[in-house]
Amino acid sequence: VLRPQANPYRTPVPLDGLWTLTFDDDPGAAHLVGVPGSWNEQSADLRDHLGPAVYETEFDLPHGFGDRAVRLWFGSVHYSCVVECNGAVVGGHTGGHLPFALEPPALRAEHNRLVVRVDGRPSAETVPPGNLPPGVGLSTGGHPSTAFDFFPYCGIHRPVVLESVPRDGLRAIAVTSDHRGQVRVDVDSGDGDVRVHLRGHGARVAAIATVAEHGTATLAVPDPRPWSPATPHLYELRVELVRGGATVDAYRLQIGLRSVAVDGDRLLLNGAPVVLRGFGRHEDFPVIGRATNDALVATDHALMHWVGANSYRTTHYPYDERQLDAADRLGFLVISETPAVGLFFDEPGRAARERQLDQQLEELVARDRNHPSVIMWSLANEPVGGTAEHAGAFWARLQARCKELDPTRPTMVAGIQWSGDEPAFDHTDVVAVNRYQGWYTQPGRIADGVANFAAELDALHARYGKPVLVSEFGADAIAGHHALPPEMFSEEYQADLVDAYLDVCEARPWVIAHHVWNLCDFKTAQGITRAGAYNLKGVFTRDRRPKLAAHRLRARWHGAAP
Ligand code: BDP
Repeated sequence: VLRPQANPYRTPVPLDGLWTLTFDDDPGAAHLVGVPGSWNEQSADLRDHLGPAVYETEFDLPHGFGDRAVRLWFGSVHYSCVVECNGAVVGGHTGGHLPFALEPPALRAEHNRLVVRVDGRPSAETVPPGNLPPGVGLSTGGHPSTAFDFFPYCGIHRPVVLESVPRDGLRAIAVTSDHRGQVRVDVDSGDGDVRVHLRGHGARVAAIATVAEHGTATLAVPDPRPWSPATPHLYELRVELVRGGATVDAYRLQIGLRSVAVDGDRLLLNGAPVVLRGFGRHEDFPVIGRATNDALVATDHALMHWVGANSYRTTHYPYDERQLDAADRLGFLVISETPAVGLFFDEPGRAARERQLDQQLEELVARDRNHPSVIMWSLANEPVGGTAEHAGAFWARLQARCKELDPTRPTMVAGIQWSGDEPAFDHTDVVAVNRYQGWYTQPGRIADGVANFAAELDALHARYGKPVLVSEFGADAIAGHHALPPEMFSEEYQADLVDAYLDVCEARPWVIAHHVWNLCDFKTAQGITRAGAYNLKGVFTRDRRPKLAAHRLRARWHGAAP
């Protein structure tokens, strides 16, 4: 699914705005809601409602759309939806956070009625899951019932675009490149020739390939300027589809020349060892919920720069592509994660969840593969349950599938805090761990917790012989709450714990990532461990004010090696 783009061959028209929302259990009550946005934040009556719900709007067909292919593109609808246009079902999609496009037949010039039926209720068959029977999988024990620690926001979370595109035009473009300047461009489209032009930093090269449904062009960039955090050089790649001597479609991408590899104990970027300093994050903000906007994307990347981070993981789902655009331009190293948080390998619903994750991985790789900032795939966060044999076989298969889709990037699965025995670690390229000693275990005792953490890291490294990625560690802190000596929930305790963990990580050259949990405080379900229905492990508050830990990180990370 090529993301909408305005150019001389393609015309995207946003359908964002105020839509009407009704719920199946109260069809008489219509709510006005902003799209994109989570409906849960937009009215007090809507907070805990997870659907089914019906969105409605109307649109006219813009000038010139009549004789071209028209598609409806959705950036993300959470969780599943069926789309109807003028009373007929056009299609649907299952799984949030990933885009899909549909082709509505027979549109009218005016007053086309668009209906999107959305169900956001998590179940044993959804990824991520929720509303599980007692004793099955993970449960936060909160309300609404989820198997993950963030609010289960629902709705049309990303832009909706009506787009006119050429018939039989470009369908998919996959770019593979390295820091030596080799570029391979795989194109799916209607038959014709593709011309590929690359330019930037003094270079100008082109190649032609014949396409019969699929074609491949290769380029060699002279005097290549590699993409890296210190020098996020981008090149413009333009793909043109030519038929009978005339250009019928075109698409433009910003690409980077860079290589990633795991070599022994180290992660290499462009052949040199690199350490990832940064955060787990959430797409979470007052009023818009799980939606985002350009200002928030820019702000969060500016905050990460301010503390001296060079990296983040898209915990716990694929982020809006504008986040990756920002990361490409600013030089952040991103681990792109599937929506598989709270995954468990017991019944009920196991086969349905496994199928769903297969689909999500495929859609994720197709969407994110052209971003130089994306350097690793995270297949899941903290899977649990089942037998070690079943889980091992599942990860072996998913790892193989991921390598088939993209052999150029390493993989990880974030292991859960209580267990060093993660069956995925035998298969993924690195060992990734979320650890909370000094918080959930050894509470109030940072020194004991950190000693325990260090011993565990050493044992994992000895056992697997792979680089270790510390994908989460942290402590809740109530902004403005202070304690001497430091106590849990004070800003001092959070800052001291983060510092102590970083001392352990930095002393071990095979620890390739130091990712603090979390960049910002975020909304959760209500429960006894989440005061105010917030996870307060942010080093910034939910409205982006720094806590003491943010200042400590800035002191520590600024000036560190790029
Ligand atoms: C980790 C989870 C993360 C939670 C965090 C916490 O991966 O989603 O928010 O714990 O408890 O285990 O703060």
